[in-house]
Amino acid sequence: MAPGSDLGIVRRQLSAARSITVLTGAGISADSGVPTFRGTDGLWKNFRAEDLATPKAFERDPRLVWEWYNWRRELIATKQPNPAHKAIVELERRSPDFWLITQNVDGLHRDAGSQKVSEIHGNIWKVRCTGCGVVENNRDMPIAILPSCAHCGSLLRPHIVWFGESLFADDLDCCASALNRCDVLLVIGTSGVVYPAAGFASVAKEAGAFVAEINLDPTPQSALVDISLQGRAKDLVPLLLEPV
Ligand code: BV8
Ligand code: ZN
Repeated sequence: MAPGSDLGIVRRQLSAARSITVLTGAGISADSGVPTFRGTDGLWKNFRAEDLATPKAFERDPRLVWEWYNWRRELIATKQPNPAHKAIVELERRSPDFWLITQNVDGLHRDAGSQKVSEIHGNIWKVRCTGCGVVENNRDMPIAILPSCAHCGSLLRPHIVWFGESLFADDLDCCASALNRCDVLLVIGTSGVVYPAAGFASVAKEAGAFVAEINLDPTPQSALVDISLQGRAKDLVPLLLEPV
């Protein structure tokens, strides 16, 4: 089917929907210049995210992990939300019931103005104390390595969910509720390989939602969704808001 008619179907589904949920991944920030994880630009000093974003890596070499996060913080600090982030803010404004689930830790959805959002993998601008557990915003650029807690002196870590760590319970509850009540789920810019987020499309589908995917390429979810729109998020997402 020509993309035009697929776009039209998704537009109509969105305009008729009482409840909309959006799930985003690194692909939505790619158009802001933030490297994706599994794309060609996803490496740092030949390390993969899976090598560094783990509790074991942090335990073994907290300096290396903090160096990586400092590199990403400095890179992300120069990036702005793009038209896809802004279109999602507009969708939130228009919808009687809306929730955004993002896997991204770059904070660009909040920068764009999204309020009803779960950052299920955490946020690169937050730190958590490994001793007393306090979570604080920290925009130091760079963060002094190794950073210590002002309250108890213990080592600070990024407030980010690493591989092998479970997601925050309240986020999981919020996601389950949003996925089970939505009439439409939009899945934007995710390769659909990291769980539990990779299972979210089928949760919504089983609950009866219309599911549309926006991605440059086909993904493991493409066979499951109702419509798969291929293209750049910054081009396609704003088109979904045009009048049906
Ligand atoms: C969990 C924070 C329960 C880090 C991230 C063995 C042991 C332990 C666990 C596991 C295991 N085997 C499997 C698991 C589960 C594991 C997992 O899924 N592993 C994968 C690799 C197989 N998951 C977990 O560990 C999760 N926790 O399961 O808890 C548990 C607990 C204990 C033991 C067992 C289970 C925690 C996962 C969270 C990991 N943290 N991020 C950091 O960022 O510093 S994940 C990381 O990947 C990012 O958050 C990222 O968002 C996420 C997903 O990647 P994507 O967003 O999809 O990005 P990607 O680059 O892959 O794809 C980009 C897409 O965009 C592509 O499709 C591309 O085509 C598209 N695109 C590009 N440009 C554009 C575009 N689309 C549109 N427009 C464009 N312009
Ligand atoms: Zn502390």
